[in-house]
Amino acid sequence: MSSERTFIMIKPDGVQRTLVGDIIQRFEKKGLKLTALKMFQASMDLLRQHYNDLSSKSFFEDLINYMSSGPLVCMVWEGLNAVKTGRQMLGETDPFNSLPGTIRGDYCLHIGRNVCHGSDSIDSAEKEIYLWFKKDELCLWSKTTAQWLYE
Ligand code: DAT
Ligand code: MG
Repeated sequence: MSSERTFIMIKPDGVQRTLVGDIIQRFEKKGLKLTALKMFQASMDLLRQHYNDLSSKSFFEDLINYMSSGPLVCMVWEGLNAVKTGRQMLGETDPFNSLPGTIRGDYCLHIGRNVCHGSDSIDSAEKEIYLWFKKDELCLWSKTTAQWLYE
């Protein structure tokens, strides 16, 4: 059984548009294991660190303003191929290119309001998890249904 982890974060539009329950339910139903969860109003400094790779982009300041405009719901989900699975469940960066059945394909229209973040690699997932969570905020637990999710 894999212990790959990914960082998933519902953005302020997802919270305002009452999509929190649905998004969590999609990950739960998929079979991934929730190992951390918190609602959080992030500082601009933290968001600038999170999106550091995009700091030279023209949309960077708009992105930081949007992400700091309300609370976020931060999560860690664990399981087989968690990172790529999370990205598949999100869809593409631009909702227009996201298929129906994905989170961005089902719930949004504009690239600047795409409701949910997901780590894009195992390395960035580990960095993001420890940027947003303290070690003791991660729960180590065994899912009793693991034998029905993994051969
Ligand atoms: P993703 O969130 O799919 O990993 P990313 O890391 O390239 O995409 O960009 C982070 C966020 O920045 C993205 O979710 C929305 C915003 N963004 C990306 N490209 C953009 C663009 N061309 N115009 C406006 N916002 C953009
Ligand atoms: Mg990204």
